[in-house]
Amino acid sequence: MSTLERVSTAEQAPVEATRVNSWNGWDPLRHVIVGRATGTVVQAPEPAVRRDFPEDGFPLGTWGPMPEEMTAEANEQLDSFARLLSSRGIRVDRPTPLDFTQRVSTPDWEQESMFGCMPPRDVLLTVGNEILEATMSYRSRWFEYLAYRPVLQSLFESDPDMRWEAAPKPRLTDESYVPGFWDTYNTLGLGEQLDKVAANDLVLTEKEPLFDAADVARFGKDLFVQLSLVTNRQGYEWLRRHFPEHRVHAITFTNTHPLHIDATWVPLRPGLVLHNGERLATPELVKYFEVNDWEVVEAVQPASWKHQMRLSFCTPWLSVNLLNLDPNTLCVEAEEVRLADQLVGLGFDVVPVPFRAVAPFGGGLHCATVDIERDGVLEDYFPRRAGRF
Ligand code: ABU
Repeated sequence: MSTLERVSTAEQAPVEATRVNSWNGWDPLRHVIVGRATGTVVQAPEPAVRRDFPEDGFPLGTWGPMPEEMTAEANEQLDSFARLLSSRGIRVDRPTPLDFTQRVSTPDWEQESMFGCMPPRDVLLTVGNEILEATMSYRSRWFEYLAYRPVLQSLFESDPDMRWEAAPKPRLTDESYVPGFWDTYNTLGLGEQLDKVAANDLVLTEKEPLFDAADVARFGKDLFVQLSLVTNRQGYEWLRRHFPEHRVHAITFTNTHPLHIDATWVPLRPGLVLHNGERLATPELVKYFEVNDWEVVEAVQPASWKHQMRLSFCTPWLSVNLLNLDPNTLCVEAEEVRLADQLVGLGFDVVPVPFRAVAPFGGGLHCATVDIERDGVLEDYFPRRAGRF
């Protein structure tokens, strides 16, 4: 061996073994995926998606790439978040963007555009040593898993215990959607809309299993699946059968536009869940938490988001879309000072992260990430039964 080879070998950082392992949202984080804003598109219309941003250049029926300056600013914040995580010793992987402006098709349909690879949490669900690709329920997001395949392939090659799974790819024919749903739904009063949400009588039919990964909240042995605009009962049922060692619960909240659970019911640490009080949980869900000695804490109101919600289909409740670094440490969007104070009062260390420019790309700090590895094992945090739970 030459001197040069000896030196370079000695200077190499030890290669950490890759291990896919994550059972909940709070155990110490070791390895994570952080999304990218590159190439994100305001989607072309499709049965389940209606984008209407007339003041920002995308009135109903129009579509196209997000403005370049917004993409650049979002990428700066995503890159800086990735560096922050790396500086704390957390390994970070990133997706590989595709040309999301391309027209896509299957034998059943054609769609004028894809979407992006910013909220990886929507697409991938990690449960233990398994990473599951969700069905998704938008045609524009049907092929989004491809942006994560390089990372998944590499994890598969480097972790001999990783389970790489994909839920059945849906057909997404017109029969998967309620015709004219948005025209009717938008004329209903609040009470009627909430009745429909409680019955999960929304845009998706029950033709086939459909779910987004971000509708699943992981609390160890208990998985809570929100029925929503992108997750139907069959999607829940598929998840229930797919995870036979877990208790998998279908739940709803009083949210007229339910889209992912992670700005609604947010696990913080064993025994403590943060609740968005504008989206009430059912009494039976609250009871299940309380009989198991969990505290349900209502989050303070979000700070003002003003122009930062331009072209966004999310709400200011992205404030509670937090990322745990461990059970005592939370990444919180930097302008959410009142929420940070509330969390400090609950005993957390808060890491402020500027992230508002990412919101129009589909989410906050939780949406923008997917756990690959956290310390910890499968635990049962709900030993007592209550009602149907
Ligand atoms: N996945 C993001 C949820 C956004 C919202 O509830 O506003």
